[in-house]
Amino acid sequence: MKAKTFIDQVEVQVRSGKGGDGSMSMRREALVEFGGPDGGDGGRGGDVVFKASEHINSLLGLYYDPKCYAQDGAPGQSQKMFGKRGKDLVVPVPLGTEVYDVDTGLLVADITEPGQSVIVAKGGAGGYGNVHFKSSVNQAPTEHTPGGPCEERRLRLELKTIADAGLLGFPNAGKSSLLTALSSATPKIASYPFTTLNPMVGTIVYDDWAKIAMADVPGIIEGAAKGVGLGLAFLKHLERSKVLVYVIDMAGTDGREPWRDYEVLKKEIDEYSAELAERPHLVVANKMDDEAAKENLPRFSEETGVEPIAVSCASREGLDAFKEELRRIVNPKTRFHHTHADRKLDIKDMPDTTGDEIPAEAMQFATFLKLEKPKAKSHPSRGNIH
Ligand SMILES: Nc1nc2c(ncn2[C@@H]2O[C@H](COP(=O)(O)OP(=O)(O)OP(=O)(O)O)[C@@H](O)[C@H]2O)c(=O)[nH]1
Ligand SMILES: [Mg+2]
Repeated sequence: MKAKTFIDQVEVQVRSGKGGDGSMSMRREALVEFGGPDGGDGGRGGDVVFKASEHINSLLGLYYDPKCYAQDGAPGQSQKMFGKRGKDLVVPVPLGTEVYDVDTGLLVADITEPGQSVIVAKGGAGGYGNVHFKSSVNQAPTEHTPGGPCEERRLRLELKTIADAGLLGFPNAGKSSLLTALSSATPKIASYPFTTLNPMVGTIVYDDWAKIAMADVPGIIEGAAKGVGLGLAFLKHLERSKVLVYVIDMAGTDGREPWRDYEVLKKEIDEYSAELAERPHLVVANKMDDEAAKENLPRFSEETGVEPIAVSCASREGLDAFKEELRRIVNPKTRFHHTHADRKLDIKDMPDTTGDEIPAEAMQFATFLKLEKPKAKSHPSRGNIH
């Protein structure tokens, strides 16, 4: 079986660290009478954190290792010693990753900014040692609280490629050829459909070093919005593009009709998402070196009412005009924000229960552990325990 190289959807199990239990201990030292309680607090459990990384562009790592478990906090100890905090587990994920809770279906996080990090499972708080429960009426408390529970959830990660411009077209229209002609990306080019199976981003660099990222997405076919030919899996990679570039095979290879191709593509986008349909777009007529393309161009404009940018990836004709038009429409000053109109965030903020003061809610929910009274014989210095 061929090893996988690209994964854009994966389910993972995340579990934060449990908080360490608070300690129950009495100070026992020679010549120190009534030493009192000295049990320290447990350490906080580690968080599971998803961190955006610009160095990876696939969820492949999580596909092979889908268990993300952070470390538990260590229990508190005598002499008021705190337990060690559990280590956070920081998982690098590619930019453009959406994180959903499998059980609720809610969007938990949307990772779009370089360096952005999101806690997807918060570590349990450390328990309180018996040193906190000393009072004027209880000089030797045996109460202490257990560490907070870990948080465990199943998450679905979906990667949606982020680029300024997304290439949209039927298989064989020449999308990969266009990306190759304008950037240093090297997608596979061939005369059979679905040559490109994974999205690929290339960067177009202008003479003044301005840059535009352009994504080559696998070909779309009729019915894609309803899932035909893995259409949905491909269309989602266009959601994050500021500008859509329709690439039309104007030569009408294999008896295709370019005007019909354009109408079908538009219909698929309309059906997939109204938001995407309103995105700024350019229409490119490719393969203009071909005689048939020259004949088809006027009819295309007549049928669709659109004046496409005529290019040929083979002869490089029209590519500069396309580059300039693309630059005009991808305005670097306007930042595009993908909206999640029907989805809401679901990150819970747990109260931070570290520190000396025991918050009321922690006291309310804490399960107090009562330990057996130690035998007087073996612990002579604990004479103050009743
Ligand atoms: N004559 C001519 N052929 C072209 C031009 N651009 C691309 N082609 C050819 O069209 C075929 C398909 O090109 P690709 O770039 O692989 O097309 P694609 O849209 O990426 O196709 P998929 O990845 O299958 O969706 C290849 O045989 C290319 O050589 C062009 O400007 N002129
Ligand atoms: Mg291709």
